[in-house]
Amino acid sequence: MKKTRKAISVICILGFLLAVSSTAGGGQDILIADFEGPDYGAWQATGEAFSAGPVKGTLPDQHPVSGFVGKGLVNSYLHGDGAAGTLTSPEFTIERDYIVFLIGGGAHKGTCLELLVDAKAVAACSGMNDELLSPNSFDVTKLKGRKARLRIVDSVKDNWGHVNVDQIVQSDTRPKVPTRGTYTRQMTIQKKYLIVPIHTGAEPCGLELEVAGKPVRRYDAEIAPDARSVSFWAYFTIEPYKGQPAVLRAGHAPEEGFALIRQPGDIRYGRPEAQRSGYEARRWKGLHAGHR
Ligand SMILES: [Ca+2]
Repeated sequence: MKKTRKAISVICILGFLLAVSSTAGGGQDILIADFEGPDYGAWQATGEAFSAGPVKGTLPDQHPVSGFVGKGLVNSYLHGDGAAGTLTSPEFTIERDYIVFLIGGGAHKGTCLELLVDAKAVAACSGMNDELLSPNSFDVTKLKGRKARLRIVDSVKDNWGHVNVDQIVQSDTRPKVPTRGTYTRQMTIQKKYLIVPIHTGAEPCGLELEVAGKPVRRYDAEIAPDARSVSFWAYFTIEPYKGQPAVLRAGHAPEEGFALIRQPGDIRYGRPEAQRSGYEARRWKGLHAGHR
């Protein structure tokens, strides 16, 4: 009898410790919307920019949309950039530290995802003039327990006047957000080629190669934000400058994509990128456009 009681109390203590550790370590993600259904469910649409339900990827006349999860997403390019509207979620309770989502489309204030508390926008996030959806989040640690809604807004009718959103979850883990900036790299030219990861449809940035203090190549390059979003590798020849010091520079470039630029031993043709043992390389269009 005594032994049994002792065993029960040990189990209770263990149970208590497990409960404490699970709370301290953060809870499971809570899905708010994945836009995989035939319609928006309890989300309310206004205006013309949103169809009756989630879009299956790319709309007519739109650059390829990528980076979303599953088959559906919110894509306000319906009727082109000229349409406007809003899509508002049902009310939910904030239960985690972050609201995490994928967002793409225009970099305007008026093409965004908003967090509404007491019907007021307390946070907003826009795309980066890019059809590739990238992770981002709202820090809601101070709003835990409050009721909130999310509103997807498209109020811009000009160029890049649309927004793409998918996979909204509540999470205790903040996602790594791709950052853009001006990056430079010092190097010595050692190989025949320089290869650059390209994502078709990414926002172009100015890429320049300087050899012995002189600019020798300059391109507008759609540099991929990260390794998973590489559509193909572009290459250009640097062999004439072998042995010389060089500086590679890019303005408003994605940090991770810039870090992927490299001098390969050789380039191979016709290999699908998925094989990973090699890479598909395409000759840069307008190879000599940047010559000075
Ligand atoms: Ca989806």
